[in-house]
Amino acid sequence: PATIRREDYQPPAWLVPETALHFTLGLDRTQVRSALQVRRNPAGDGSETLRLNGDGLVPAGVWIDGEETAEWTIDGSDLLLTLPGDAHEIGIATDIAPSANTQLMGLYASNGMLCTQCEAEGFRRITFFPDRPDVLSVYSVRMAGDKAAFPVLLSNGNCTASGDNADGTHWAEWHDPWPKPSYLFALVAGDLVANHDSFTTMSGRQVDLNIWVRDGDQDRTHHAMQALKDSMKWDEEVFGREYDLDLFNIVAVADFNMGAMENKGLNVFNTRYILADPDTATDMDYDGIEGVVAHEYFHNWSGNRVTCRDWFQLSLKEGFTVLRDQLFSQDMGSAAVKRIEDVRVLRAAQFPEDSGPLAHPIRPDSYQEISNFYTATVYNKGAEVIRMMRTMVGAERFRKATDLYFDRHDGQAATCEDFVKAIEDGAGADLGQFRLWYAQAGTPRVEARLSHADGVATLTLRQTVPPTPGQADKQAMVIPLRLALFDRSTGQHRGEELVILHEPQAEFSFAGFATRPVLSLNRGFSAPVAIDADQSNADLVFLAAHDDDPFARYEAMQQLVVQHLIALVSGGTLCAADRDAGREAIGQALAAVIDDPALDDLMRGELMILPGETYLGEQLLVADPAVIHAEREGLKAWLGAQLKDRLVALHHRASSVPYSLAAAARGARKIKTQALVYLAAGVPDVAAQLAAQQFDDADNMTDRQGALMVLAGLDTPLREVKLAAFHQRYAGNALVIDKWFSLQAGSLHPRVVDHVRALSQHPDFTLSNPNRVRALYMAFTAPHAFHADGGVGYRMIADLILALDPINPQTAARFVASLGRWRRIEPVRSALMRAELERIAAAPGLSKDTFEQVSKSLG
Ligand code: B3K
Ligand code: ZN
Repeated sequence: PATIRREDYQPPAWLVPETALHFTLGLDRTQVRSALQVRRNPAGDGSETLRLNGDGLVPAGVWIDGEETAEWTIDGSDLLLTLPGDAHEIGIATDIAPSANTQLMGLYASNGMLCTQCEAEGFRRITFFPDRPDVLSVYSVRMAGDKAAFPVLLSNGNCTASGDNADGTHWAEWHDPWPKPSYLFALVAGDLVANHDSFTTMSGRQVDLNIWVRDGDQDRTHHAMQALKDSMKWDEEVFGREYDLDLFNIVAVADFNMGAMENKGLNVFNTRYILADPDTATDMDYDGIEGVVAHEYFHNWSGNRVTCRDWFQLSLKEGFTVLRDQLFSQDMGSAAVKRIEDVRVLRAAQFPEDSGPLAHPIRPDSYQEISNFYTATVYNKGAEVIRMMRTMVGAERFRKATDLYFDRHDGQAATCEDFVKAIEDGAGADLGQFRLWYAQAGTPRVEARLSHADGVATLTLRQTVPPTPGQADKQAMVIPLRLALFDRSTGQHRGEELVILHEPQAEFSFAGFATRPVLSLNRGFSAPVAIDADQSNADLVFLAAHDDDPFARYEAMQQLVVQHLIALVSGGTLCAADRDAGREAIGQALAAVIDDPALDDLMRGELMILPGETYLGEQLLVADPAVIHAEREGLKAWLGAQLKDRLVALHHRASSVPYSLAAAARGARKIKTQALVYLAAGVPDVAAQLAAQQFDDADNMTDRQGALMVLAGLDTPLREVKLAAFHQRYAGNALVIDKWFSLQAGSLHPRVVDHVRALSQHPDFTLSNPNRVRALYMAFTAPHAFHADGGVGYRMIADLILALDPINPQTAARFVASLGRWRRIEPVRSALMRAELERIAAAPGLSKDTFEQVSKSLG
């Protein structure tokens, strides 16, 4: 496959100011007739050739200025026309087969409805078009179809006319006044019902809001609707952004490749991010819905009104929109807990990506298949990079700068450089060297050493940026670090400072410390870097108990455990006494967390979470996943046994809090299951009884799922009983059955590999639904089972990739990264992982998506 390069960007030769589309809808066959007003681009290369991208399309007819023509050629899958003048009308007819579209890109069928997914390059599977984000067009859509099969007909913008035909069909016309790139086009036709509501914007316009779902699901849309209204209000207040149409539609679809899609005025969502009620959705599901609804809504400005010039600029809209949704969620709930969760996601998903064969800058330089670049790096690291700018200039100046950005680039297809320039101009900052964050991949490492002499504390910072594929040598980055120095005796610090490291190495001095202070660095995770501060257990215990920055407190707790476990797994120099001393320190810190009356339970729950196995593995050049798993479980078991009474009491206290969505009740549910997790490791019989009780008593999914998660990992007869009860209770509810698959595939049970093999043959399992595939196999790529002895886990994932690739390459390619970690794994497993990658690479007819990921992983 061809490699597309950022540096090769050329403006389009032709523009398409207006597009009219006419659909005759059918599940098996849909006819598409387009009329494109094309204009020669004065900024283009003057070429007479109009290139219209296609993917799997055959033109059934082509017209130039109303005359049918045979003067067209096909180049690869694109349609080429030679046009003499500067302005023409092009007509094209195509026939497509939605029900045969298993890739779920373009127009496809899901449970008898028709819907679209066009980002990034799906529109070219519907009709021939310059399918690139810098060609903005005003769309008019007319669709007609069987009224019984498709009573609801939706597209972008406003419905301008509709009517019935005598033959049982009906039709609707939609017009979107805002010029948009083809990736934001959407069409939905199906038997849907809506939860209707409305929102009055800051200038007093009333916007009709609809969330469309299948009949029976209406009652599960209220949380999503509230999130939508909260987002609309928040974006007005915090970013000054008002909605710009009189109608906002959301449609929930059961078969969807990702979370949701921000099509102008017609967002399409995975049902997973819309449907919720206490009986079927966990607290985490509720938060996920709030975050994704906000994210897609916020794209209306960061993505739609200002879009991307080309796909290399993806982080322009995604990084910024992730930051916006993170700030929103911080404001809606606990800011501290949200920040910790976002960092945990970054470390679990993005850090490994940045240190592996698929590492790329947040603004990539090349790709083969753009779908492979919807990554944690572009999204989550992209958000961190913009968050750093905000930290450096302050929230107020940042707001001025984003106002300037929206103002300056409204209606344009912009670049990341445009964004940074607007922040510079609007906030009055110099971001020259900072731009390296867009160009260099890899997680910078900062070594911090604090010395103390003559009343002065001196902090020496050294940064290194590791080599990544195609980038051997790196320049020093701009790294903003929030820090505080604590007086050990008073437990206080004298105010937080922001130091900015520009050089490979720098020293910062702080006078007036009679005794050596305790360093709290990278507070709030002000920079997305790995810190090596070489702190003593005593310092970490102090910070875990006293730090007033919640993230730093969490971090101290994590670091205490990381240092202990890494010392144990990386060499065995630790004697039994060291192990005991480490455990004691962790045990005391955890006991203090459980006992601290000043902590709210949501935060307590965060502080109780042990660092994950992937994050632990990241600390080592070459990791043995089995040893990491054993040591981490060993620690958990020791803590569970040691703190048994406290944990049982905690579980008991939390169990008495009645269900509500209030923070205190959510916190209680969180620590309840946390307590079970430790008890399951340390005193499994006690845990099994408590979990079964929690399961039976549960009046909500958080408690029920938490209890079942613990039971699924235990060797107890209760396991089968409760799993069967859960399945029976929720038969037919796809989203809950997904949980049933995930709980088993991600469980700590020693026979999980056998369980997953059996589940892949279960009548409820199918490769055609991405949610179901991810439920079973993504959960399974969690370290312990995936790395099972002999490589059976690797083989299962490779078999899955090979089976799924012809059906849904985008989803198949997502599984490659787990095998791609082979260079960082001990030699025996490493060879087995590599062999599976080679087996995939040798398979004939691989998709571009999977080919790119596999070849890069081997390269
Ligand atoms: N922009 C879409 C992602 C599209 C992914 C295409 N492979 C959802 C989002 O980030 O909001
Ligand atoms: Zn997005």
